[in-house]
Amino acid sequence: MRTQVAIVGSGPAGLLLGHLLRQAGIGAVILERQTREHVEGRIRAGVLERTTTDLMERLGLADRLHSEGLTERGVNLADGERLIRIDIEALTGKQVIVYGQTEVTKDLIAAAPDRGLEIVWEAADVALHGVDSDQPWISFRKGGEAARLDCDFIAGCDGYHGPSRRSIPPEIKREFERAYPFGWLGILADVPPCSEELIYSNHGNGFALASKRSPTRSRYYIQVPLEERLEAWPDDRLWDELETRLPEVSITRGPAIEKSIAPLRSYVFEPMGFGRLFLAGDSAHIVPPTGAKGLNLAASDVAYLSDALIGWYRKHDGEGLECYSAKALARVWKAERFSWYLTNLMHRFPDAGPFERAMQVAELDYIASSRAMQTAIAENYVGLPL
Ligand code: RFL
Ligand code: PHB
Repeated sequence: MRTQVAIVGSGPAGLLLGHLLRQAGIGAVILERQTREHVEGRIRAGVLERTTTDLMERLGLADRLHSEGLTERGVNLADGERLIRIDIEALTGKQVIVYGQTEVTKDLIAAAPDRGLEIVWEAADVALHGVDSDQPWISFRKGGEAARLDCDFIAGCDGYHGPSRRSIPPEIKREFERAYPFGWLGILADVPPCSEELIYSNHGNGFALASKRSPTRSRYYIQVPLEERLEAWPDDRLWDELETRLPEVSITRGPAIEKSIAPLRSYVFEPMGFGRLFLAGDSAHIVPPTGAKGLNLAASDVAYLSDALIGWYRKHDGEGLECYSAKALARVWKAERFSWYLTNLMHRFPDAGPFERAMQVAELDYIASSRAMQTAIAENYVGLPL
């Protein structure tokens, strides 16, 4: 099998990249380890920045996003006593859209056959070869049979646990990491959301987030210790805790459709390319979910990468590809900073003393009274320009 760009992974990064390349007439094949059902069933991010919705529009795949997505004009920070509303539309002229990553993924997968984007599901044992040559290739197994995909370039869009990043020689790599001493326990339920706009709350018991997927489907999260077990949180206990941590609103309870715990981590891998291999999305960087940047960073990476690849095929201009890592990382680091900042501001850290807590209170007071601070938060929340 041969293609121009071989993409490892059919998360948002791989799917968006595949579509952007196909739209430009460039051949692309995606190798995905999981089944289609598994990929379409994963519940993850929910908030889309303008850069991400612009890409879906550019692909002509934004109809459902616009009809079913919920436009958010503001976002709230709470501290158990008050609600600080940040008017993101008034401060930036932009909005964000709540539309689940699950739905973005479904839209991109459904459109793939018509656009000539081949996705090989259940591609096992994917291994990258010759990434520092002009003829890289990938070996894998499909239905027990050995297979090979030859290509001009490989895009490593295989998430944090994928093999692509490990093909970059250790002598040139740099890794930056912060693991947080807590995780988020998330619940999805078919009940009306408690608030028109998202609420990030810093409560004495720990962080809580009120989010949603539709007018009838809510998504909530609470901060839990890293070693917490899901079984310790039957639905009733979780709803009780959400009511405690979000006293500003009235919460409707219902059975959980999905419940899971995710650890929080900040991570950056440099460089995001080596030879004919380029990394995009979670394969190169992880942000804690506070601020909803993970999916949006995957989208901005592939906006840069697709432009660079299109430049190479149309004009044989390699400059875009040479600059890709530095260009993508400049935006990645700013999103890392914002996610880290909001995580520190809104969570209760087990080792924090009265001083650290007083700093959080002072910072929230400052935000409540300063248009400049609110603007800085709003402009990061809607996403920095490409
Ligand atoms: P993805 O979505 O992880 O997709 C990577 C794809 O690569 C496949 N893969 C392989 N394929 C072939 N061979 C292999 N050896 C492979 N190894 C892996 C995987 O099966 C998968 O299909 O990465 P991508 O495309 O970079 O997209 C990034 C976003 O998914 C991610 O940043 C966000 O979802 C992060 N994230 C969240 N972000 C938010 O902003 N808000 C959230 O609430 C939120 N919740 C989450 C999350 C990430 C999670 N992960 C990664 C476990 C919840 C979870 C559980
Ligand atoms: C979500 O709705 O899943 C969500 C929203 C905002 C975040 C993280 C997750 O910061």
